[in-house]
Amino acid sequence: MYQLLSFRDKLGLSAKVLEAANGVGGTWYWNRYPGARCDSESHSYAYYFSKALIQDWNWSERFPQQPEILRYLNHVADRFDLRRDIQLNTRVRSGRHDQASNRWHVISEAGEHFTATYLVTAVGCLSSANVPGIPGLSDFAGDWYHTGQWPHEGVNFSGKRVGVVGTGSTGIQAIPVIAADAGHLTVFQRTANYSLPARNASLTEEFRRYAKEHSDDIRKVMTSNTNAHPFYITDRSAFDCSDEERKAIFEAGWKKGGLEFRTAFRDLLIDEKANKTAADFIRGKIHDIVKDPKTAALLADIDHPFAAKRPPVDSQYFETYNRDNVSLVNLRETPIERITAKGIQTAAQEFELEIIVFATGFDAMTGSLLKIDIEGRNGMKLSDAWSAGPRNYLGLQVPGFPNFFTITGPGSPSVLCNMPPAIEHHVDWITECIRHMREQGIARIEATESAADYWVHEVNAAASATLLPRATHSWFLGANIPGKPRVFMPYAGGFAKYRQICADVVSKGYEGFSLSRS
Ligand code: NA7
Repeated sequence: MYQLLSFRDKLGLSAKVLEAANGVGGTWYWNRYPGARCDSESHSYAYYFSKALIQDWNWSERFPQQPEILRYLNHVADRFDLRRDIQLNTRVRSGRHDQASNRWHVISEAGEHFTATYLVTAVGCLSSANVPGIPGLSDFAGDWYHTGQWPHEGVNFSGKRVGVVGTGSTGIQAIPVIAADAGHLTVFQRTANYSLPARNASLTEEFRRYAKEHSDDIRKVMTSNTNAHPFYITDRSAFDCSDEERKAIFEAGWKKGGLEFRTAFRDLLIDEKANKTAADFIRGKIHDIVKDPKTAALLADIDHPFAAKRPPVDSQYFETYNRDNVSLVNLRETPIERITAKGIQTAAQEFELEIIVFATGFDAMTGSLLKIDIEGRNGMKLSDAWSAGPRNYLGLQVPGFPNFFTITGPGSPSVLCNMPPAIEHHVDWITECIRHMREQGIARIEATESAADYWVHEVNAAASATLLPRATHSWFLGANIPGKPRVFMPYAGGFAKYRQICADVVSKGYEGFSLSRS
């Protein structure tokens, strides 16, 4: 939506958004599962491009629920009169660059044909639902759902035997809410996860006023730190203090709630020993909260460093295992063998279920892009160009695909950040790039092969300098999708550094891009 507005209002271009859904909102249109809420703080999970917009929207909670975020995005669409250029219910099947006319030809699934000088994707990083190919799903006599494709009319769990597969951010948000309604809830856990308490609460009028009055300062913090959240990571090591002091710092973060816990020490994501201090603290909390020692041990048996996967933020997740109607199954010990007419058959037993919820995540970062048949110069397919993993420059452009831009594409910090600042940054960069092209009479821009080689190297080097690749099963690495190349996809060098690199590229005359007038 911001890209549309920028093209239309800043550059005076005619622009059209093609959207598969029957409404705006993207992630927040599709992810309507119970308990769905934002894990970034509301005052930062918003557009900052318009002062007026900041002033006229009031968030109700620290971590808003999906319906409120969807209302906000609809408000943005109305406020900036965006709907007239958004064509809903239009899933794009293919995009092909025609070299002779230097235009993109885009075809929808219904066969509608569009042409454009520039093609920009804003398909989201976590939008291609991953329904695991477990044998027997079609035999299941009950109902099943994926959290990312949730029915608009909701699901009635009341008194039912429910199974949830997956304990990532989504499962961790949904489980407490489903448990409150279900007759019995069985959670199928493959990988145990750290989770931080949200300590969600209504926002006070005073805080709302503060956030509005200080929006420039807040934006400055978000755009000058590593993760685009409205807080800095402190500059002290976990070993700059005594064990007692460290524990007190973690306690304060745990009490405050949310992702700010990660700001306690600068070395949590780069030093294994420092990370272990946080990991052990959270494991201790799990044992304190969960009364059944066996269940607690299973939940705390976490095989990767803290925050090496995107850490979930929860409301009463671990507490939910103290309910009589909730049980936990260890899929590491007894994997799912198949789905039967009655439920889920693991290596140990058959669990009878009326509803199965797959909180099994997404074919992240590349999934939605590769579902579109994108063809660049000389018939080159994006799926071939990326057969060994995404290869591009700055996460913005792919060699061989002229005038094609990917907002929050793989190779950009995107999912390692609070998303709205990352999105705004990309949109501003693309908008200014096209402004430059038009002012200079440049017809085509394309990342060079050597720039893409350099950037792939940078992305790998940035990840290797952290503990992030240690979570070998994470979607950052594509490891959750069978057969997907194992490549660390987001740029882990930090948002501020990334912004600087992008700015330097521009100041050096779009270094690494080939610009041509013909
Ligand atoms: P995630 O983080 O990818 O979590 C998916 C969960 O589903 C995770 O626990 C997986 O276990 C589990 N999973 C996936 N496939 C299977 C199969 N076949 N069998 C059993 N368990 C499985 O997705 P989310 O939707 O929770 O979160 C995605 C992001 O959205 C999140 O970071 C937020 O920022 C927003 P695994 O770890 O692969 O062993």
